[in-house]
Amino acid sequence: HWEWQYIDLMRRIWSEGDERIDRTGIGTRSIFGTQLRFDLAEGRVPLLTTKRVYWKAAAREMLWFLTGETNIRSLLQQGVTIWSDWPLAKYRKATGDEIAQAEFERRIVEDEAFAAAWGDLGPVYGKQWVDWPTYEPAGEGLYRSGPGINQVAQVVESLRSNPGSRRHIIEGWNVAELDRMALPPCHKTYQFHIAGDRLSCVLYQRSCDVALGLPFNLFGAALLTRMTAQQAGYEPGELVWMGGDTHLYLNHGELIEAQLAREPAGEPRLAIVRNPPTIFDYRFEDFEVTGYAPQGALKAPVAV
Ligand code: UFP
Repeated sequence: HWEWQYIDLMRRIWSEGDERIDRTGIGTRSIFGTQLRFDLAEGRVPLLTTKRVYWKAAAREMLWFLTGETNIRSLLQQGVTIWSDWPLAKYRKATGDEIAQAEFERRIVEDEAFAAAWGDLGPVYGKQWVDWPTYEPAGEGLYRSGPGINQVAQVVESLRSNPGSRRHIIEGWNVAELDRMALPPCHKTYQFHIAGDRLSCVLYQRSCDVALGLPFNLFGAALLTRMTAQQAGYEPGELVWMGGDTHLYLNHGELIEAQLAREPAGEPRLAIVRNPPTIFDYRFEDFEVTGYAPQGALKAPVAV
């Protein structure tokens, strides 16, 4: 079963990883430089069966990236709370107000001005993907903003017109803007590749929380690969995931021990039931997951 790759990675990090204090102060065990490979043919999708993964939130997040939005308001309006921790921490720190998460989220949804002030994550994934900033000379050593670059649209176009290219890349790591982002991109580089009638993707993730982040990131990457393949006119090939600092948080021990005791079972499938005119026209209802009967959810706190 493909999922043993995930379980084996988790076991290896937990038993052999370098133990260290990380940015969050919680501490991790970490292995540097890792790889997982998944076949995406015939609807196969790396959606973990050894615990419930909320793939719907991952799908809504991926669609949100493609809109170019960077404010959590539209995610919260859809009930997706995965990005709330960072703005919430910033708000608490700035105001000294120990507001509860649910109350903070309610205010973001109900109060547009509050959302504008506190709900924006800075120029994270969506902004860089579809509106990478450019600058053009405006005389006398001055520069003004040029038209933003839509990398996603360009990649779909280059896959169609120049399938053999080695430059089909979507890059989130905009060095000049990292300090304005709530979180510098983790899944920072996507590269696509065509062989025969199949389109594959390599995702490079610089930093990976294997217990909480990776299950989401794998589903998201698979979905992006499926949409890209459909738009470029190819069958889905492989998803190759590569990790930089691949870690487990020391306070995730209970989840990890429970998951390591489970065995993968079942073969969920992902169908895209409509072929929209562009990659920006997918709707959540276009995605169908069948055969997903995971073992129970495993909860652990997110390191912020
Ligand atoms: N993280 C992920 N996947 C994501 C995401 C965050 O694994 O999609 F947004 C984790 C990795 C790391 C933390 O544990 O969040 C980011 O911290 P740092 O920027 O210090 O690497």
